[in-house]
Amino acid sequence: MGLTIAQKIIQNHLVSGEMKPGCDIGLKIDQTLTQDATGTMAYLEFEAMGVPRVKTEKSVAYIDHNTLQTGFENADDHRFIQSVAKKHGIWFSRPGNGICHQVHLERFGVPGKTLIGSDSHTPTGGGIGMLAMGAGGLDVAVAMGGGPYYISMPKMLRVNLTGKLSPWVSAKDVILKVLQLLSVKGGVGKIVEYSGEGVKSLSVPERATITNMGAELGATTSIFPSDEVTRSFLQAQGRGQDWVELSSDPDAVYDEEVSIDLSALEPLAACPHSPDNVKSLKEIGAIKVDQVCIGSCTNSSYLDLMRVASILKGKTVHPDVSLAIAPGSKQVYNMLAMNGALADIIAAGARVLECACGPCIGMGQSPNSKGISLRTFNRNFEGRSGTADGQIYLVSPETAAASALAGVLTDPRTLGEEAPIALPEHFLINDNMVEAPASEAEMDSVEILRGPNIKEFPVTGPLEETIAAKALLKVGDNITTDHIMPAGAKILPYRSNIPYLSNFCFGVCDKEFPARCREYGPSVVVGGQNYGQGSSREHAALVPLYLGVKAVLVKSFARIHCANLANAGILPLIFKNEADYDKIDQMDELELKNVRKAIEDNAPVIVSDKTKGIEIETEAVLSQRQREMVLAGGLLNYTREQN
Ligand code: MIC
Ligand code: SF4
Repeated sequence: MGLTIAQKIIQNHLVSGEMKPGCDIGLKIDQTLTQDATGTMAYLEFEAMGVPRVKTEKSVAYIDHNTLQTGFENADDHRFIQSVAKKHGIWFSRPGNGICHQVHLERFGVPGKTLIGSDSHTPTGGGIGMLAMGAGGLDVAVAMGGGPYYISMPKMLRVNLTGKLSPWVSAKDVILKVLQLLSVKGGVGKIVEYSGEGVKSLSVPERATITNMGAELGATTSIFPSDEVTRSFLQAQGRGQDWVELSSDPDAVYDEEVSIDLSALEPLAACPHSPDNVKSLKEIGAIKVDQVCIGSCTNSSYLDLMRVASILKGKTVHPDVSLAIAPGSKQVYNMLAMNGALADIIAAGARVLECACGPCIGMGQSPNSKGISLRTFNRNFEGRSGTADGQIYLVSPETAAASALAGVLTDPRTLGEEAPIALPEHFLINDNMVEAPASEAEMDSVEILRGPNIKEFPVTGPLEETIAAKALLKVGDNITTDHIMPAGAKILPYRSNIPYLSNFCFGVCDKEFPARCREYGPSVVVGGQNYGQGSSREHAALVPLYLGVKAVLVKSFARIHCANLANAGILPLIFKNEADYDKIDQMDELELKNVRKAIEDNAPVIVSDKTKGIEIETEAVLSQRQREMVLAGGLLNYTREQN
């Protein structure tokens, strides 16, 4: 039987397990990436493992999230990461060099290799045929130490692309269409593979926009073939030697298939407050726009910004609109500066921001209250922009630029003829903001710079036999990691300071939760479907751990968050019978008896609700290895035990 592209890469990297959907598999990891908001924790964990030098082919530490420096905290974190990178064999991309996923695609990604990154949009690398996955910081630390990365073998979902995009319709509209068809849960437990005639007409940056936002489908990752288009891209990046061809076998078998006719697509937008709340611009109508933000790891490539510049050229941004533009990398920014496109952007009245995540992670540019903001980003969860009642629409760069000029949501197809824009034959290559690690001879003399913002992280002990805990919080469906551990300029600088962060845990849902944890001690969080969707931040597990959360009992979990809970040593439980969710109330007294034994035997975990006098059957969402891990008190204790 033939293999899909992803199955071929998995086969080449398989360390343990069987390639059958649902089986736990261990993969050898060739490359890792971190960003600063999750990186401080990942490197503290790496240090705790006691491995002197990374064992991967390439590990890169990026600074792109917390680049606003309104106090010493972020700058201290940057120095800490810089010194750890230098000492332990990791490449370091300085603040200003760009967003991790964009830079990694340009300068480091290699088709056919495996990559895990402590950021949920790591699948961007699928645009050049990498098997690239988002993971928790601890998983990345283990991979840097040479350990495998474990996932449950995904199913294969084929997206068959036919036709060719019409003028003014872009790659963003393709992935918005996929989200409309499949929803934010549609990719769970699956790898999305793009194939068909339509693939050839898409450039690498366009493919990367599509695989980037596959994260919003909940997919394990998304991947494109590595073909002539990929080869030209790598050659233009001066990395032709990194190219290998990758395609699926003609008789490859997919578990599911959808088809999209690119020629039939029209401009779309994801409406507040979910990336799958997708409508056509026609359906939404000409709403008045307050702000437009262009950038993020989804849409800040050279191609994207050249299209934006050509729309803005010779025009003026509408007086009621604030237009902010952040190029994805120094390479993009520098090229726009050299070819004059930056001048067109500035002349039109845009506010140019540094090459970083910026507004996407709430680091500045929060819209006015009730403000309507069009963004080329990938997430529009409530409150993420920093303005609680902000109304965020996710759109293509073309729609964003056209609307910034008109002051209302505007279909770019009304702009007339589209100027053809091609990728350059040679990108501008200047890696002077990437620092190489110290040589083996010098590494011992590198001193780690640990500012006062770098605090210890919580580690739990072995799982107890009986857990008595109160249901200190009950929440509904689709709780995101932004709900559990919010981002934003006020809190993000404390990503290396769990005690401080704990004051904001679930702040969006219930401000009193941290205080209740301090008052009552051990607790269980109860939730609905798709709990923990969104980001890879393990802070959404470490902070609850610090506050005494012993188990999270929900209807279903998002993949990375579920793994992060297990890594931290918190029990991820699901209801055997979803209707039992309604029987537990917040503040109920719970008891989990013989829980060690249940985990050892892979038996149901019985939660007795003392307040209601009932017993509820639950199941731990853990692989064999994760069961051992939870018994040992999380991945760090487990890894130490193994060594
Ligand atoms: C995000 O987009 O939410 C982030 C910030 O990039 C996160 C990582 C983080 O919380 O640091 C992600 O997507 O994993
Ligand atoms: Fe940065 Fe936004 Fe991309 Fe996350 S989604 S990596 S915050 S640009």
